Amino acid sequence: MPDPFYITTPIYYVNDVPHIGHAYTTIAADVMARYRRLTGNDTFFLTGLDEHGQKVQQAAIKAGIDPQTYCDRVTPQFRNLWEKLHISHDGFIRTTDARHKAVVQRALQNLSNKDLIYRAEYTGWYCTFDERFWTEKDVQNGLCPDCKRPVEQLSESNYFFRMSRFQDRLKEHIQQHKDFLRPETRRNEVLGFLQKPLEDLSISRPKSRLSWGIELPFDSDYVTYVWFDALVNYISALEYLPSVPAFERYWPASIHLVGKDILTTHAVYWSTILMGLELPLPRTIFAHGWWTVDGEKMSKSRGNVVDPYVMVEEFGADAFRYFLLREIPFGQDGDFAREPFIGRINSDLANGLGNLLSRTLTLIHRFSNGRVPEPQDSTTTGLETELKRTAESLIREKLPHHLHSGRLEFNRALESIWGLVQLGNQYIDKTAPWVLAKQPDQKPRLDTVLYHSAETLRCLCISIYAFMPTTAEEIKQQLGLTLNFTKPILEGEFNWGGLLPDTQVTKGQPIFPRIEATTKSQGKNQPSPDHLGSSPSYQSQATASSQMKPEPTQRPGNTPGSDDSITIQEFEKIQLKAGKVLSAERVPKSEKLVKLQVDLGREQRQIVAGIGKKYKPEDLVGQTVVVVTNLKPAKLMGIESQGMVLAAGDEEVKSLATFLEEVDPGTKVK
Ligand code: ME8
Repeated sequence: MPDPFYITTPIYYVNDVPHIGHAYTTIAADVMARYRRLTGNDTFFLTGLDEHGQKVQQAAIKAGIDPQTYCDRVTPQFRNLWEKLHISHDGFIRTTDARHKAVVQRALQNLSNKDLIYRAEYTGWYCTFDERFWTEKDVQNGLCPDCKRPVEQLSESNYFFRMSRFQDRLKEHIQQHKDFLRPETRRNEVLGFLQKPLEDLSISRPKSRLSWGIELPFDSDYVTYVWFDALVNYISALEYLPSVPAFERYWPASIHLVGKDILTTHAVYWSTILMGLELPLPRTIFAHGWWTVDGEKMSKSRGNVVDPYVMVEEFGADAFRYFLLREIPFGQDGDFAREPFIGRINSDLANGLGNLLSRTLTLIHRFSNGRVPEPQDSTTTGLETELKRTAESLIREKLPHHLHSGRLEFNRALESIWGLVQLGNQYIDKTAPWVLAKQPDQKPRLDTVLYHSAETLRCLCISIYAFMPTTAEEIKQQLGLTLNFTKPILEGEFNWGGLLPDTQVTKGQPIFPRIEATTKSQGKNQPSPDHLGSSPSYQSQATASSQMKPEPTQRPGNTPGSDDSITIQEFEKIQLKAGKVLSAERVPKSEKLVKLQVDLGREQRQIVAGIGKKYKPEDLVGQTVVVVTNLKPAKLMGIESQGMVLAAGDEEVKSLATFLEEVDPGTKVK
């Protein structure tokens, strides 16, 4: 029996309505929960709302109602959205639940009994928005280092948790548990943060200043600091939300999924609180990246907040789920824009998956009376072997690899699934069943082709289920499959050949109708390099890296003296130098592009290179590479590139060109 799997999202503040950021984390958690249930894990998926604290109190005052009424009013906005997005949470916690409050008070009492809580006078800079104190050295120009809002000086008596005591243990834990903080960059960030002495954590707020919170069990003049209250939800929920208390069963959590904004509160506050409570730490805290909208930070004042309700209404839940997870590697920041979204719907969903389903079912209706024919083994070819191999490796190797808790490579998983979609469509193109149907002696071959096309769809149906549950159900219905997604998939169903011959298929409506492009957006983007055969109207900007280079011309037999030869003088026009990579970071929204700062001896240049699929930024730093230094500067995805690095490979980068010996930056290459 696989291990229990407990996954959580942050509990969202109710001072605002849900937006794309909240939807993103929750969809990602849902994909993992569905995937783990399908593969047999006893799964508990928790989400909920953070209802205490200053922000909520202020929002209630603004609305002219008491905080509890305010919370009760906002809660359905989240609950209904999760329903519309087909979020399959097992528990929904609200921090105003009486039973949650009791667990918070017990935790505080427990720490106090161990002398891990003390009272002290504290003077510091306070940020109302972030609800936290900052020290003199943190504050820059009177602004909060986190949210950049003005801070105010406060002198207050408060209760403190002895967080500093756990600094060394925490460092050690992070160092010893590779998957504890993910991705790697975030792990390094926290380790960097822990280089400085860790201060104790103020865990109370005087009621005179803030009354909307959980009263401290040992001092009724105070309420609990909202972050202490909120973090405890991950354990309190297990006590009362499952039908029977399930702390022993599910703790420690398998994954706390959070945005990068709240990494420290989870990695440092929560971990040390758990140490104080003598409880095991979660196995993984995964901090994903940040969505901007049309290149800008989302905010009410800018009026650019993406409303997930509108997206679902306009494009459907599954398309929205697909886009958010396909477009951007999960740990990285991304930009949301309508055009790339529509582009993906048309290319990947309508032309890719939708087309494969529709043509397969049409062919089965036309040439096999609407029933899946029996494959004739004697007629199978290399194409069929490739389909089988690709489908089995997708389900058995690629999905488990990419969806491993320490990786969460949703985009890669979807890329692999769409590799099979593409292969399925190519298979039909190449085997041309409509031609086979005209030759009676090709009937056995035709049957084999129809069976393999339908079986490809069955494997796709299983693979997409976690990402696009409604689409998977629809494909299941149309193909007449017996799969039951409410239970773990049976071992045998993972194998090629699970589709029973003679199954009746039913062609339905197109699962993803094409979306017409608006004139304004048309032609803004180039065709996507990884589109799926038919020409999409739009291209995702995140895969626009192909625009950097013209189509490579293949000249295998280029001989000296042929028309294409150049003279040595011509060659010398190209200035090549050794450059040392000083820093590297991914270009947001792009899978391929990496922005490098390169030392060229007398100067430093910024170069945008299409090598991000092959190399991680951290692998590039310190490498000495070959740079074309007299190339006209060009802008790639809006970022200036002042040169080009050389690499071997055609469409795919195989290897960067480097040097056998150490050479100084700026050395001429000839
Ligand atoms: O921080 N891009 O709640 P919150 C990506 N109550 N994700 C985003 C996002 C964006 N632009 N905006 C929000 C809180 N998120 C606390 C949490 S947990 C014990 C307490 C997502 O309503 C992301 O997951 O401000 C981020 O961490 C979370 O919403 C913050 O939600």
